[in-house]
Amino acid sequence: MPSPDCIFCKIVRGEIPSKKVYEDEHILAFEDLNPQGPTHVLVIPKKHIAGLKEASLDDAEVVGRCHLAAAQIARDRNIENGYRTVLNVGPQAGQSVFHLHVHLIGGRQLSWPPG
Ligand code: DGP
Repeated sequence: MPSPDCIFCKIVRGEIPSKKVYEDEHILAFEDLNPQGPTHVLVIPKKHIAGLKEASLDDAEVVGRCHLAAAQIARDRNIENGYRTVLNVGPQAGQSVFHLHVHLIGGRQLSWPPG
């Protein structure tokens, strides 16, 4: 179900502008508004899923597609020497937008463990 107040659903509908990186029938990738590295792209399912803990088996394919799109974007940007795909799950992990999104962050040295 589309969520009328969800900002990422609004981006999917074109009601909020975004710098689109990739789009197909199932997913959308766009530049993060507050980039944490030279590459910081968000990959989202077009379908509203609040987050990973709300995803069901029916969502397995689209969650996989989000990750594979992130890998392709990393390939296209020549950052395969090291990048990170991250899902923040829940407020304590820093999730602030409750529409599932994969962060693709790269193009710089990444430390481990993350904060
Ligand atoms: P998280 O904290 O994991 O829920 O990540 C949400 C990300 O979404 C955060 O890095 C900033 C980004 N963001 C929030 N609002 C917008 C927006 O309107 N446009 C874009 N491009 N990114 C947004």
